[in-house]
Amino acid sequence: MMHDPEFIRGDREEAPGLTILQRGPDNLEPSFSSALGSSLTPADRFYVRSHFEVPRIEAASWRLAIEGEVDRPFEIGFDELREMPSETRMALLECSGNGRIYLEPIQIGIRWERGGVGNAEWTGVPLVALLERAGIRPLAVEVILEGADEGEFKPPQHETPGKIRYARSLPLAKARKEEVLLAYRMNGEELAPRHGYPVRAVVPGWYGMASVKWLRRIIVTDRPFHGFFQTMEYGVWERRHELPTLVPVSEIQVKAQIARPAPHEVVPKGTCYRILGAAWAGESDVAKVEFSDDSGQSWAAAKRIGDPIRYAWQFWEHDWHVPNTPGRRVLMARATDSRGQSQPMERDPDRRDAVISHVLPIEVEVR
Ligand SMILES: Nc1nc2c(c(=O)[nH]1)N[C@H]1C(S)=C(S)[C@@H](COP(=O)(O)O)O[C@H]1N2
Ligand SMILES: [Mo]
Repeated sequence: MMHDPEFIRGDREEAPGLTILQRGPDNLEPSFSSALGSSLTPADRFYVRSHFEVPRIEAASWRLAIEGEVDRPFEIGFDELREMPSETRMALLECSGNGRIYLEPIQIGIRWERGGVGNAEWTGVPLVALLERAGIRPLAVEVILEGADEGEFKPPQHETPGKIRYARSLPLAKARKEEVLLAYRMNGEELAPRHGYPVRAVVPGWYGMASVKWLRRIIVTDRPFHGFFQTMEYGVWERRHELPTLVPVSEIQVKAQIARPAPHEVVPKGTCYRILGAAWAGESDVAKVEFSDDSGQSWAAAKRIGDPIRYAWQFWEHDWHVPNTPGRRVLMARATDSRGQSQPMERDPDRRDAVISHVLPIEVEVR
């Protein structure tokens, strides 16, 4: 039997070095400028995006159910999951609202600057191993991942049927990919409560909303899921035959961000300044990073550092010859992936308040 977890209220975890965007549920953001200290983002410096209070779950009594369009539904406990063959792989998570403060007009929703992204090493069991054990039936098309967190979700513009749990679906094709993990370790340590303890999904190459924390149930379905968190939230307009349709946010779009200098930093005129940043590309690879110091009128190639790792970010650098004229400058970075997709210069309003991948202006002061 599945148990109902208690919820942590009041006893907040400390968040040194993270900006509190919201408390209860906690939404916490590191500065992106601090992100480039190491390729792996330490768990206590990793952004936190939660829609409900953190459910307090004991690993010993935790159960995960696999049900729906399967031949042999079953439940699995923590020890049994850990005995299954595991994999360790690096993957970046980016919240699809990362960069929201740059949107005009102002969007409601958590006000992320550019710190809603982090790169970690995850250890867990491939989701496909559990799906195969359950036996997927021929009519199956999607896999819903359900978290144990729940609550009333009533932003002013929506109505919901009372209490809901966090849940997201994956098309069967993605759910079966070897990279999708049911993770129980982050950077070699057990998951922190706010990052999904004891077990979370990690869906490399997809925006963070797909990586469901505090997993409690996996439901194989014979039809697409249209739940709250892939329509009202985390849904974007797609136009086919001139008919706008809400589709769930999915793959991460190619992006480069500048970590150094930080916005509004003072940069000494006439010097050579090392610009540092990171770039990532969803299910593709970063093929090119460019830098501009004139609001995007001209671009110079930046140098990528080290070998690329699929699903992880890659650092880049550029030696900037800072102009001799003092004043405000708008710096920009732009990445292109191996499929030839570049970051757009303009924001596409069909993306509502999500998937913010257009080129962002970073203002600095040359003095
Ligand atoms: N159960 C559950 N899973 C969840 C969420 C949530 O609120 N509840 N938030 C999602 C979103 S929108 C993001 S961006 C990532 C953030 O993961 P993190 O808090 O570990 O950084 O978790 C996803 N998984
Ligand atoms: Mo997110």
